[in-house]
Amino acid sequence: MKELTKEEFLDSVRVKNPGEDEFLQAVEEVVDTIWDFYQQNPHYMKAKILERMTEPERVVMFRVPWVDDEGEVQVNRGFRVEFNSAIGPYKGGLRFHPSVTLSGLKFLGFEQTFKNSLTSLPMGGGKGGSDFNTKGKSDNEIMRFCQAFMSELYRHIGANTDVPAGDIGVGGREIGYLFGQYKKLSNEFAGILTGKGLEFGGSLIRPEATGYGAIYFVREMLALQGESLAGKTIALSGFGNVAWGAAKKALEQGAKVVTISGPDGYVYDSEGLDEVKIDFLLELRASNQDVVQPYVERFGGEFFAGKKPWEQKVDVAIPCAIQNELNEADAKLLIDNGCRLVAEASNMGCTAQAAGLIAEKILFAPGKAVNAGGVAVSGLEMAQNSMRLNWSEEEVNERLNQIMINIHKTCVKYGTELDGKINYIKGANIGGFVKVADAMIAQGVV
Ligand code: 2IT
Repeated sequence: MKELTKEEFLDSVRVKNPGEDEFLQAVEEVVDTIWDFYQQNPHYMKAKILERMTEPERVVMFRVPWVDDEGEVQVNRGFRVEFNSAIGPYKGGLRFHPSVTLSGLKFLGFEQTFKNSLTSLPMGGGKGGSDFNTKGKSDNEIMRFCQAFMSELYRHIGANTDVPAGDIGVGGREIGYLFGQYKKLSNEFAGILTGKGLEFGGSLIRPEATGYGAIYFVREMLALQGESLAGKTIALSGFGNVAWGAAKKALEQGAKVVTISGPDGYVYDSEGLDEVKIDFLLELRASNQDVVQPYVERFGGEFFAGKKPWEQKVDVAIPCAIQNELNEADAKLLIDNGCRLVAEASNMGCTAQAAGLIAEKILFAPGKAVNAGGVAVSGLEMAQNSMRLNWSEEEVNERLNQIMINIHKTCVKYGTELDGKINYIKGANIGGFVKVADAMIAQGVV
């Protein structure tokens, strides 16, 4: 057997996935940081684990026709990328956003496999969604779209097969409509989605989990440096579920969140977000308008149209919106302004160049570690559904806290460099890889 070099391997992935820039970006980041480890463990190479892990087990792509409020027929595209089931049923969110493509979902499904492994819970990796734009849609349109989407998806999911959840554009309301349609079509009440309402099998803390988990992770990163979140200023991007949860927990830890952002621009609030302002984020999201400017009309602060929050002077930056939202120029600005830590709460929130620069100069942690709290509590929701029991808020929160502490430990275990610096990208990638790879080897060539 001829042994491939890293570049030869990456070239083979590039040739197989032409034009899939986001997917290739995610694969390159992983391969770059685990290649030495891969070579030092030839049994992985011999079993062609990376060749297998970069190929989804299955991709489902389907037409989603529906009728809008004007009576016009609309056609969207639906997807479910079932990436890897070595350690559990496929698990990962559904994204409804006009930017959704197969490449984007393949990047997210690939990342999800590592992330889910890091949580230590038995979940494989998957991702799905649609190019459906929720902006400006009525509640009825959202319901009809969700029903049309599930009319095909229901054939492919199941409590022990594939368990989707929310992501950008898919929150509690959408999960409710999706669940209702699944139940109607299958005549089965089952834990086939997570992020459900509390009345029908949802878990306490699931809405907060991604943001809470991100702050727990940042707390661990700082603690290792002998520091805490108290008194730190934080720039967040986004105004959805992740930013909301992160703001709540950051406030509780004594930090000051000074920015949020949307497609229209960003808000700088020198006073910091308080509980009332944080709750307002939920109203902004429910309005389906995809703007943050109304924040300054209500609470004051400054609005910067078309700009990103990374130009502000802060101690910590946490991108919470979408992939590649923080580029090299943004990274330079943050570092020049004295920022000390960047943690991705969005999946691949930084471009490869930005992540490289930040990791070299200050502390950086990647999305698959930082934002794993969301899917971790989804895993806890699945556990509760299987037991037909509900845990208390304290119980779920403490499990989440422990999971984030353990993910941080895993990153330190696999990511500590010879000079003592922690390479969180490498730590998360190797830490996520090992369990999946060992399970794949144990299960044979399937
Ligand atoms: O990116 C993510 O980890 C999610 N959107 C959550 C996935 C899940 O299954 O809870």
